[in-house]
Amino acid sequence: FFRQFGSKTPGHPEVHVTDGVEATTGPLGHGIGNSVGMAIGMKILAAKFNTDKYKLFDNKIYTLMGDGCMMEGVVSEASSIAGHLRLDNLVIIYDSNKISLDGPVSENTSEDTKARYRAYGFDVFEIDGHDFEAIDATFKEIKKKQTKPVLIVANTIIGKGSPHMSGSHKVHGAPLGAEELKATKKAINLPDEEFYVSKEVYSFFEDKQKQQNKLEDEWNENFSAWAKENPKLFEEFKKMQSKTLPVSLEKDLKDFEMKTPIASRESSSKVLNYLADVLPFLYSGSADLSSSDKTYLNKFEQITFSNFKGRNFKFGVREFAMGTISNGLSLVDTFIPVCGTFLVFSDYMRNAIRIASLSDLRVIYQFTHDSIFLGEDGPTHQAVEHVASLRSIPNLQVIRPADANEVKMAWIAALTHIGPTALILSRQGLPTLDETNVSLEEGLSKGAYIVKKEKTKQKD
Ligand SMILES: Cc1ncc(C[n+]2csc(CCOP(=O)(O)OP(=O)(O)O)c2C)c(N)n1
Repeated sequence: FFRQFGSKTPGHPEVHVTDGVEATTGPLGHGIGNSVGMAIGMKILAAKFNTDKYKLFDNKIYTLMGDGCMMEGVVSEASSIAGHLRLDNLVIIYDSNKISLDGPVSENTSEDTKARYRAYGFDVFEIDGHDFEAIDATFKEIKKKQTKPVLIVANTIIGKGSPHMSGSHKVHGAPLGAEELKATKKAINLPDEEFYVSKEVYSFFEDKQKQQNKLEDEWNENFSAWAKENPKLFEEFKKMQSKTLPVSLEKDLKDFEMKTPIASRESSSKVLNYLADVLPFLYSGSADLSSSDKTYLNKFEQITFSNFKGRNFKFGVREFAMGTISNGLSLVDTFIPVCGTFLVFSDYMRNAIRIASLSDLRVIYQFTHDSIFLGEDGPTHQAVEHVASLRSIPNLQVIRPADANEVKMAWIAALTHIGPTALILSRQGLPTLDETNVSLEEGLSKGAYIVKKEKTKQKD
């Protein structure tokens, strides 16, 4: 059933589809961004909810990558941020078998990866990835003390044990075939039985299951005791988990005063800042454009390596990492991340948007400087084809509000959509229309509605 549709081992496992899968895989490199987002998410939860007595959130994020991932640009972007934020709960295991799809990695890569990661601010370990004792010793050491993100370079041989295929790129995604499988089992002293699993392996995992169940029970008991002793924190945690909106939100937003004309990036920023006060699960970030895309939450601090109590991310000029990290943060399930850049640069993060859409991840993109009215930057910055191309992504909610009234309703639509939303916003001032001052149901949720009807009769 290897790589078969509907099996437990599909070509690329997807979250919410296959049990036990925590993030959709497939596009190389994306997972490193996911894991950085998850690690940041856990640091935030720890800063917010751990007390001297209860360390509820102290887990590590372990992620596995291959040579293919290591070559991707997004991995450099995300790793650079991980090092900068000194994520001491992130462990990347690099399966370095020096083979990718087309052949040996030496045909296209000669960098010093370990030096690169040390330069990012990682602690780097190197082991024989087939040596169980070395693996165990390294994990024990990291568990004892970790002050930075960790990269474990695990040197491996692809298809190890297969007499004719080991060390070859041919073994990457194809089954060995009946004959080679037989020869491999013989070479590694396994009986020639289909799906053979030794008794030792069964009993090892039975014990593991018992241990894990016990740990889970202990954590749940701890959580209940924490909740009882810290009712305010518990309330906040529940709000973040449920992501429910105040019942009066539509009315509250309608009553929210706004000048006219007003650019929709500006009205959206005002709504976002208002929402941040009432919705603790909203976190916001920008790829070095927060003063232009207006995503900054003014009443909250910036997240830094020494302050995970902030609610603003400065991603630097790293749009793709911003998208993948936001996906990872959304996967933690207590956050709706908002991230912003110019609409034209949505291209840089397109694959993250696509994966968020495919995985039902709740991420809100504040894409500003819509179309040709963006100002002085010229054709390279004029988003002409971008709205059409975003609209072609299934499950991505794309909203281009006409004015401040629609911006308000667009935010409610974004906060209730199970999937990502792209808000397309202007730099230029837009007049607020009387006709758009209608409920979400009567207006924006229809996708399109009549704002002004023609006065003259149409000719036949
Ligand atoms: C972004 C992206 N580009 C290309 C591919 C197609 N692809 C799948 S695996 C692979 C190379 C895998 O090499 P490696 O990570 O070393 O895997 P291994 O050899 O260990 O199986 C490529 C190019 C992909 N999945 N994602």
